[in-house]
Order: sequence, then C-alpha cells, then structure tokens
Amino acid sequence: MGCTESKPPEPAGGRKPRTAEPEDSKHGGKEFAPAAAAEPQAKTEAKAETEAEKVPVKKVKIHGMPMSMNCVGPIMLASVAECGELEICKVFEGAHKTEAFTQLNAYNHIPTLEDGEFSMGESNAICRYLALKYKPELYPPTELELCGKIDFAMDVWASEIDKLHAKVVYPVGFPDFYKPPEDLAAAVEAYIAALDKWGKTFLKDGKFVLGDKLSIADFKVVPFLWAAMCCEPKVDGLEVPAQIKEYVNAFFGAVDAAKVMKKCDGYAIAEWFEDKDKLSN
Ligand SMILES: N[C@@H](CCC(=O)N[C@@H](CS)C(=O)NCC(=O)O)C(=O)O
Repeated sequence: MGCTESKPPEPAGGRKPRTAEPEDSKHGGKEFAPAAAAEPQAKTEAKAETEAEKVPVKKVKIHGMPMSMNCVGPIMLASVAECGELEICKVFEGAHKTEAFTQLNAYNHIPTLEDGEFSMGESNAICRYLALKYKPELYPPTELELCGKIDFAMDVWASEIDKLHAKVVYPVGFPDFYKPPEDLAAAVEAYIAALDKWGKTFLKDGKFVLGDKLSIADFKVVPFLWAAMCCEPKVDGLEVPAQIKEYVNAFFGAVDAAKVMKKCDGYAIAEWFEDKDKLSN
C-alpha cells in the first residue's frame, strides 16, 4: 500500500490528517478510469487483461512512515525501481515492536525491507540492496569508484552529520522525543557548516553526487536536506546553504516519486513540519 491508500495513524498529540484527495490517487487517476459504458464487454475485458499485464508486480514492502527521513529514501527508490512500495508501520502504536516485526528486523526500526522471504533493516543497506537488485544504474556494481563516492557521501551523512541534524531538525518535528540543545545557536551554526561542507565535498561535479546522474546517495540524503529546508521558519538562524537548496530542487525536478516528501495524506515531510511550533529553549 502506498501513502495515498492507507492513512498512517494519528500520532500522539492528536494531529488530524489533511483530507484533500491526492493528485496521484491510484483510484482517481485517469490511468485507472473505468472503460466507457458503450464499449462492448468482450473488448473491455480484453483491454482490462492487457492493462493488468502491464501493471508491474510490486512485491517489495518498505515498512515505514512517510515523515521519517530514514524511510523516504528507500520508499522513493522502490517506487523508481517499480519493485515495491511503502507499507505503513504504525510506530506510534508500537507496530515495530511486535513479534512479527521482530522477525523482519531484530533491531525494531523503520525502515525495514521485506522482499519475499528476505528482510533487512538500515536505510543505507536497504538502498544498496534495492539498487543492486532492481535498479543497478543507481549503484553501478562494476564501477567501483562511483560506488565508493556514493558510499562516502551516504556514510558521511550517517556518521558525521546525522547527529547534528538530530539537534536542530528532530526537536522541531518530534518534540516529544528530542529536546533542543542548551546552546541552540551553536548547534545551528555547526549544522549549517556541516551542510555546507557536504555540498562542497559531494556536489562539486554537477547537480547530483555523481554529476548529472542520479544515485542512491541522492535518494538517501535529500529527505534530510528537504526536512532542514522545511524547518527554516521554525529555527532562528537556520539558513540552508544555497547549493544544497539547488540540489534538493534539482532532485524534485528529476524524480517524480519525490512528491511523497511534499504530499502524503498530511504525513509527508513538508506537511509534518508545516504546523510544528518554532523551536525555543
Ligand atoms: N540507522 C537506522 C536508523 C533507523 C531509525 O532510527 N528509525 C527510526 C525512525 S526514523 C525508528 O525506527 N524509530 C522508532 C524506534 O526507534 O522505536 C537507519 O538508517 O535505518
């Protein structure tokens, strides 16, 4: 099920999902419009069969939530690779702590990938798996230097920048779980410097990490950067570097599936941050 098909749970604090019909609703879209009434039945059935044959089997499930930056990379990747989609995991209700979920991922985190009998956790590892199996051009296995560059960009985010992101962005989006640091101004400054350095290090060859070509590094990191952009009005002094903003906008222009970060029944990253309070300590 995609984000337009099953509403995520009401999070603690009682937030109401928005009600507008998503533009890309599978049931409302032209692609799936019923055949014209005047069409002969046999022809309609034959056409329906052909249409059904064309629909790819989406067997991979990405257990996650659309406002989770860690989940969105794998969700977009599964969509682009046409191999699977988001399966809502109601973490606010403890759905990731059940015995069944523990069988999928012993560490009880989202995202968790389920591909038939196989399952795994960790967003970076999931991105690599999805690309290698379903969309290798996004992590080209025979081009070791390109893979090295991709891994470097993704792993630097996880080991160097995520902890700074967690001090500035998470307290806005998830105030029940993350408190702002005592010296917020210093945390903001350090975070901006880290974003700037990441951009200067990994975007020097073009608009994406691999220059003109997309890779899993972009799918992994852009959701975090987009969340930072959404937080600008909520955090004094937070100004995402212009190079990073251009990069995020280029990604939106290149990847249709990126719309899940703007609109997803009220639970997209943009929607999630929109009505959050301004950070103060
Ligand atoms: N390093 C992991 C982090 C996963 C993670 O912390 N996921 C969060 C959601 S973004 C989660 O599962 N939260 C619920 C919990 O830990 O109980 C990854 O990259 O996938």
